Formats: sequence, structure tokens, C-alpha cells
Amino acid sequence: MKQVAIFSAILVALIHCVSAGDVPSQDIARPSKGRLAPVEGKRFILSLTSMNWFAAYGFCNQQNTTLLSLELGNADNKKKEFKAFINLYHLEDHEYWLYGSRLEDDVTFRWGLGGLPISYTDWSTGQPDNAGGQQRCMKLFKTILWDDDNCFSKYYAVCQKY
Ligand SMILES: [Ca+2]
Repeated sequence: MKQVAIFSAILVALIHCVSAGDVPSQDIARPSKGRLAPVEGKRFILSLTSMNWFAAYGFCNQQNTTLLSLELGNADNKKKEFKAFINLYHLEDHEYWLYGSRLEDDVTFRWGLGGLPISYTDWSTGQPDNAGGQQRCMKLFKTILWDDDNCFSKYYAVCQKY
């Protein structure tokens, strides 16, 4: 009887260890099977490679999210959260694609494909400049201000979960 009690105690301790080990200690996705995983928090997912706007759009779509939209610019709490997120993981040295583009009619910038025209704007000084006549997609400068750029240029994807 005593042996059964000891055995049960060991079993309970083992189960406890296994479940404790399953809980991620950090709010970040871990590399799996030797491949680099995206950096993931409660609200955002960042790609670890740069890609064109369409690939970035698909990258977020595959994870049931969308590219980042900052509808309210500086007044947007999301912008503050994003800033804090990239600072936390020291990823503030990248430029990131935004959800917006003017692919639909080549004139009006909209959030998403076929979405609403952007109302509040947070363009960097002198933007959008459509440099070279080929800048239809929106991205963030390192200053977290908006820029228009060639959709086939390569930048990092930032996805928002909600
Ligand atoms: Ca530009």
C-alpha cells in the first residue's frame, strides 16, 4: 500500500512537470524543427524575412490575420502597441508593409483589397510621392510614418490579429 502511494506521488509530480513544460515561458513563438518561426505576440505577428506586398498579404492571410492597418495614425493605440512590440524584440530597424494600397483604381488608397478609402492619414513628410510612378502599396518607414512604395519591393510583413 505504501509503495502504491509513493508511486502515485511520483506520477503526479511527473505529470505536473510535463504540463509546466508545455507552457511557453515567453510571449514569442519558438523556432520549430530548425526553421525560423515568425515573431508572435498577443496582437502581432512579424515575418522574419522580407517579401513583396502580395506575399506579405498572403503571409498574414495564411495565419487568419491581416497586414497592419493604422486607421487612426498617431491617435491609434495600435500604433503605440506596435512600437512597443518591435522595441521589445529589437526589430525596429525594419520597414514593414501596411494593409493599404491604391491597387483598385490606381488613385485612392484603401485599407485591404476593395476596402474603405483611408480617412485619417499619417504620411511621412513628402509622401505619398509615387516615386518612379510605380508606388501603389503602403508601408511604414522606420519612423512608423507612412510611405507609398513599389508593391514588388521587399519589406517585412506585420500582421494584426484583431
Ligand atoms: Ca514613396
